[in-house]
Amino acid sequence: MSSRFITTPIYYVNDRPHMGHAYASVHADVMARYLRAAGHEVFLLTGADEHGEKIARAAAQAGETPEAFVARHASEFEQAWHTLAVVPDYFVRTTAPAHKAVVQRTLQRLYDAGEIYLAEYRGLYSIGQERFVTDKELVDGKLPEDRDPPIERTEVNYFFRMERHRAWIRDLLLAQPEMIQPPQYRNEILQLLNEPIGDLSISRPASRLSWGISIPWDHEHVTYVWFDALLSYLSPLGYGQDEDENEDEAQVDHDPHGAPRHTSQTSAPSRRQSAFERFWPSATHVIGKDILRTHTLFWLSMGHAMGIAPYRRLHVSGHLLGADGRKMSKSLGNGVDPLEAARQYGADVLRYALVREVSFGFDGIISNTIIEQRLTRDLADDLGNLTSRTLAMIRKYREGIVPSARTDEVAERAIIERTEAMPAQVLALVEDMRLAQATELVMELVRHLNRYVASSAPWELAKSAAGDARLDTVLYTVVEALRAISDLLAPVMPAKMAELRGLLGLDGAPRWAQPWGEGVQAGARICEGTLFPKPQASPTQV
Ligand code: ME8
Repeated sequence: MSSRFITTPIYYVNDRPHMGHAYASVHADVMARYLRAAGHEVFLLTGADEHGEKIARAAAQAGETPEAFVARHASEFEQAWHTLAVVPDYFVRTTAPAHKAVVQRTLQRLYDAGEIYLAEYRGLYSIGQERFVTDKELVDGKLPEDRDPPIERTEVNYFFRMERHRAWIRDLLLAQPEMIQPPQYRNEILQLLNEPIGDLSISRPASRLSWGISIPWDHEHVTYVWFDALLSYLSPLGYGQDEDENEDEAQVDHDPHGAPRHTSQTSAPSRRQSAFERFWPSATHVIGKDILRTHTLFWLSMGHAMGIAPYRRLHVSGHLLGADGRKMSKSLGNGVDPLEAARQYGADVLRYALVREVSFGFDGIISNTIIEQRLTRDLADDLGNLTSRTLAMIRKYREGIVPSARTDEVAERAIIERTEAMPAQVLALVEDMRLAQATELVMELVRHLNRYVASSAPWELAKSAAGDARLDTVLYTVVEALRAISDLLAPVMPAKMAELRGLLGLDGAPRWAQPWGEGVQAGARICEGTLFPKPQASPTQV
């Protein structure tokens, strides 16, 4: 068993979670569930990015203190993940004392090592993206992703010597082509690295912005929100703490089913491997393309200066677009609310639609119509129908009792072979975050089984005793394949696949790569039910 560390972006909690957030979190959660199913020890991290100008402004607008404002929104995010069946092992908040301590210790170390200096800076600042921007990035006077143009700012800031690390980052990306996926994003960054990237302003004057982590040696400045937020990938692992003081370190232990559970406990000063040592080498960040630069230029140079190994993998998503084909955004009003969609269609259906519809790394549209098409075609017509017709035939022809396979023909052998090969194929795709392809592979098996039922024609076999053995075989083959499908899709649709197992007369947790014949047993009693009710037509759909 190996340890795996997976992170979502640490979201700004200036508003409620939207579909873009759900897209990233569901992908990270699905990957975590697959790896856990395959026997890895997984630590899934998410959290709330709570400092900075954007948050301070939103709190002021809401007439709340920043503390109360972020606490309210952070808990909305936690609740949203619960609703969407995203189960993190730890929810980090950048206002937590343990995180602040990591940020301040890191700053002090880098300052002492000569990686940070004070200078005056004049430039254009985007509040939307919380960073200084260059003229080259502007389209019609503003960043394409921003509503407002950047503002001119001159101030004294502390700077991190980012440019120093440029050649090293370039060499790293050249030497490890698989580190940033899909490859177009690596190419984009390699292109940027051909020219100077400059040093990074990492502080703001406290006189202008007090909502941040104080610079430890100069309380007239607070830490730049990105320098603070990126370190929240490390603080939950107890990074930088001495062995005998790692009180707030997130420990991952296991419940009786082998799933890691987060507990915050005081660890005895021992020689055991720290969470940082255990998990950091496998770090896999899941982000959107809007924060690619911060996760490469900023984060890799910070890590290099700090003397830690670079993360193992950066999975970069494209943007979700609204039904109008434009980037989903609140101001355009072209988004689908994830909690509303989960209420309407069920969390599992939304998870499936997100994962199957928009290939990770590419832009793609999510709308109510698209979610409903996935529900109707893939889930209700293909998987739901296969299940209900098979169970109905077992009731009708075999009194609800699973028969045993009694004949051995090419058609069944092909299904068994294909089903047994699938866990390894699915996992290989999951490792590359190609979840749309992984689910499609399983859905192709579902369609194949529908064709198998049609061509085997159990209703004809049932007409005479001569067809008995063959009928038993067909029925057993489909239910055992459905059992395998429930295991293969459980990470995407945990509740629905548990329901499917129940219909097949199985209890207990799914088992990854269970050999053919060890799942559903002859003699078991099946149940009946509708796995995926079709959506009711509604006049408001877009
Ligand atoms: O950037 N389509 O937080 P954030 C797809 N706090 N994904 C989208 C999306 C869309 N239309 N809109 C947002 C921050 N996302 C920082 C991160 S990490 C140390 C700090 C997703 O709340 C996408 O994953 O703005 C994007 O990277 C993330 O939300 C940004 O979330």
